[in-house]
Amino acid sequence: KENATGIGAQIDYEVIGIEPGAGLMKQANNALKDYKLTDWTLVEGSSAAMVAELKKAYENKEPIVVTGWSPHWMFSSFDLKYLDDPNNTFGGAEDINTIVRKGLKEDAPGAYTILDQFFWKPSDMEDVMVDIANGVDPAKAAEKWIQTNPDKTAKWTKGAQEGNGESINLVYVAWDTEIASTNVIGKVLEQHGYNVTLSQVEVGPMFAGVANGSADAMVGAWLPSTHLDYYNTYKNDFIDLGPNLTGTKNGLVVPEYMDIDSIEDLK
Ligand code: PBE
Repeated sequence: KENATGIGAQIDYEVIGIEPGAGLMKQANNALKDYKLTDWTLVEGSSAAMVAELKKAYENKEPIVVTGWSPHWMFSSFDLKYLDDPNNTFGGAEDINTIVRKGLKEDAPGAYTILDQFFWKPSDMEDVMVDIANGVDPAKAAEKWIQTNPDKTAKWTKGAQEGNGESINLVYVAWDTEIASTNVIGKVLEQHGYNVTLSQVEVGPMFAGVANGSADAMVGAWLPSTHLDYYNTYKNDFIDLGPNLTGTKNGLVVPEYMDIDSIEDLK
């Protein structure tokens, strides 16, 4: 094992984080406490900036520790590993749920049915994420996925009434996972007669928007742990339609070439 002071000193005892409101950031802060990494700081930034830092370090074979999650295209672009988390600070595999505003079922029954039936696999989501990471416009990447997976989308739209141009406002945060899912379900709704708007917001306003009815739906609620606080704050004011994907993961991620395996090795 590389001695841990070695790694910390080489990277200024910094874990490269993402948007401050992300559940992953809260978990990463807890990890610094749980593993007594008192010298370390979690750097706030954005998902895009985190990936840029990772890419730069990776190309130079330099050490780096980032907050990461799956599904994510970065695991197919770079050889990476999650650091073991023996304290389970990051929790286990989670679901991503679809949440809609009260009254949507009455106002736009077809959209409600489609959102309710929306369900795909991590590998499906990754296909879309990889295209977007390669520079394809998110809306185009969504269209392409829909065209190549008619059997899957047919299950989502089964029995759904066509829309009559009703507006559907989907809120999402600019996490790579949610950019992919929101664009795909948005396109499917559009193809079924709805006038869809995608609104990029922060995580708090995403939950608040669906709860107060200013937004119609979101497809990026990570549960039971990542978004638990947000979920509990608003749960009486929205309708949880359950998972649209199962089997996510959160944690600290490093390049494969680093000679550490566990969060404990950062000490
Ligand atoms: N994430 C991706 C989000 C949920 C989706 C893991 C960065 C978060 O931590 O809140």
